[in-house]
Amino acid sequence: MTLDTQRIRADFPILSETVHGHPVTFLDSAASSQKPLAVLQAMDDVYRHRYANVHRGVYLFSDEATQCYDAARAKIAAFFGARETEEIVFTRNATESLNLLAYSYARALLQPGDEIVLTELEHHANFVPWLEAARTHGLVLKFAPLTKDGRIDEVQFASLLGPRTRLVSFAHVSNVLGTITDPRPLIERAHAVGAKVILDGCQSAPHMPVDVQALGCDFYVCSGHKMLGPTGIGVLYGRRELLEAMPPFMTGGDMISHVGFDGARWADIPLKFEAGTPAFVEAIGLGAAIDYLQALGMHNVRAHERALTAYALERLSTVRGLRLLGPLDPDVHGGVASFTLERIHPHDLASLLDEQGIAVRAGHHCAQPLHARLGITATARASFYVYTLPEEIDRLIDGIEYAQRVLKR
Ligand code: 7TS
Repeated sequence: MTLDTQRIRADFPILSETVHGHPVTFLDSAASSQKPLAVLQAMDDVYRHRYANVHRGVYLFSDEATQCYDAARAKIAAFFGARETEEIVFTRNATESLNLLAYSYARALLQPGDEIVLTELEHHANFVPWLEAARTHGLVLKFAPLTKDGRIDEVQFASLLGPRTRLVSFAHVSNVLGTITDPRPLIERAHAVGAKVILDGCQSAPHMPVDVQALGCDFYVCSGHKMLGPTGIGVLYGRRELLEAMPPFMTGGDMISHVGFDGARWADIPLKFEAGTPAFVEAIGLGAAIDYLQALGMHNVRAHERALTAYALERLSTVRGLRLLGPLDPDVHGGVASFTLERIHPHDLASLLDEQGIAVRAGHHCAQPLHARLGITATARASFYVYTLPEEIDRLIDGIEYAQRVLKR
């Protein structure tokens, strides 16, 4: 293991809690991660010592809060390799970032008949906003199919691109299959037909190095709460010229440069997209999360999760009646392991695991179209992060075998 997991765990107060009398075994970080003390303290510090609304007045608290907020944005821009800090827009979460794009880019800048290419493995957040934009604006959606082992089929993907393709949007890492897609060849093909590319980075930003310029995507979205940060803060990265061409998504205070009785002019990016008092304390918390991740090193984070995933896939594959989903090669499989069990519903399994203090997610994981393609309605999913121990995977295996004994009696 490349991370000192025991030392890391000491930074996460919640990991010393017990659940139903057992030490907590938290295997649901793909849904939301736990928070280190550094993040809790960064937010506490603002509320205790320098809290006032940002971009207001010349008094000290507001000035300090604004400086911390701006510093958090700069940190996030550097973390993702953006060319400019202004290319980072704060939203509530990835869902809001994608809705912003579906309203402000797709509805405002695309014409009826224009095409958007998605894939079959998308989370509902990268599905429903496009379904709605297509329905209300006459856009055409196409879905790239998957290979048998759950990768985006590059040949089929390329065959869907054409002169009317304006946007392509797909998950960098699947939240169900774990599939890590190398986005570069897909982005190159999309750019070759003049389309812009959105990368849903919800499951990549927390887990591996990401450089938006090296990847070449036009937009990148993620959620702070999955990467050790607080809830209520998300990120939209967009190339400057694209963000500048887009109209605002929401209007009101903070996003204007001038308002008169006959109209308003918008502020420059990124504020044009940040109407109202922003979640600046949460943004500062996310900045602290990024400091924490950078101190660990994103290459080390990925190496740690690769090793855990390899171990989990190997151990799970020995369980009788268990079917693993997604690629079996840990080099292209992020830190999630989804599976079905013969004759046991994932919800029953998850309840029995909970009795032993083990938290996994069961259901469709907001990817119903993917489950429909796979011919199943639900899966169980264990997911890992910087604080996950191999022993927790052992506990999961014991828990599954216990559930099999109880439910088959
Ligand atoms: N895209 C992907 C790939 C995701 O995994 C998620 C959340 C989202 C978008 C939406 O993120 P949000 O923060 O806006 O809700 N995924 C999950 C999950 O797998 N279990 O719970 C949430």
